[in-house]
Amino acid sequence: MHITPETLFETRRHFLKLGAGALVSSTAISQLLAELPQDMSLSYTPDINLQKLSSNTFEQITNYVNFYEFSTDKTAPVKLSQKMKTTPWSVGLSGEINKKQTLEVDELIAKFGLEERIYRFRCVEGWSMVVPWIGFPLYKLLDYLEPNSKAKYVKFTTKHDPSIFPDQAKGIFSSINYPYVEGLRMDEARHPLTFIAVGMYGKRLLPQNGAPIRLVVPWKYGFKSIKSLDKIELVESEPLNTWQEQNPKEYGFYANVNPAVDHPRWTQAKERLLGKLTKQDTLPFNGYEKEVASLYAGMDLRKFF
Ligand SMILES: Nc1nc2c(c(=O)[nH]1)N[C@H]1C(S)=C(S)[C@@H](COP(=O)(O)O)O[C@H]1N2
Ligand SMILES: [Mo]
Repeated sequence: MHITPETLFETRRHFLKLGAGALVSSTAISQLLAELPQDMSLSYTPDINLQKLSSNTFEQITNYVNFYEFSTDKTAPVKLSQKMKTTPWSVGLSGEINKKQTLEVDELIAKFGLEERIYRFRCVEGWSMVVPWIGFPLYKLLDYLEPNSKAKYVKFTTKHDPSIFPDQAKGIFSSINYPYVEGLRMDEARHPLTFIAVGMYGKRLLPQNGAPIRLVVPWKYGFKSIKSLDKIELVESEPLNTWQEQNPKEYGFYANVNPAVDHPRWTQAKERLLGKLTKQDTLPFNGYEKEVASLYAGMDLRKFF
């Protein structure tokens, strides 16, 4: 049987409506629903993969991560995040838009549908991977929210909840300032490659990869691809992103993948693809130069790094 996200969502809704009118109380029904294990599989349009990228394995992508809210270690977040509750989960949509609201992840899926995007992913630290993400392009959500003329940037914020994220519970002794914040210029945010992911490999995201909903910007260093989103706000001025706040000499706002501009402490010319022993060349804009270079025409990419 072919179940679309829409039908799944509608079925749940009907179930809830019926429940409210029937003998069973609606609270009993929602308790029941909360206890049911969530269906992890997703229905989506497959990527035609024009670039013929070969994806890293599910095991590789889910066992080597960066998620400081759990730990600065690459593997520790896998175990530390296993009990993370990702349903229900809503995202606040606010700022310079006509349609301010809060939407559940499943409502977003039902509204915008799901497609697959097989993208290169390059961490600023010099490792990379290829991921078959599932989600929807951010412009669909932005169009729906009706930005006003003051909306010049999009600001993204990760959930702040020390009961989920042990590093947030350490307060001033945490490894970075929380909540984690990222930002994009409006034209970057509206670019058709900019993606909101809710899954990979046909299933919902695992907690360690930023469940239940994250940003993916394939031509920028991985730290721009902020995880476990709590808020998306349209704002007038450039948001101060977490890594720029942390170390402005090493991390900027744009963070476009650029083999010609080294990190102050290491070269960015090469990268190690997960699972490979030898390094490969890093591509300008991570291989998406043709699609995105025009966004930065006339900008000094050494200054706006
Ligand atoms: N909230 C949050 N988002 C985050 C991070 C983080 O520590 N916290 N790490 C970033 C970095 S540095 C990278 S490389 C990617 C890693 O994504 P992955 O763990 O799914 O590979 O997530 C980015 N998003
Ligand atoms: Mo990263």
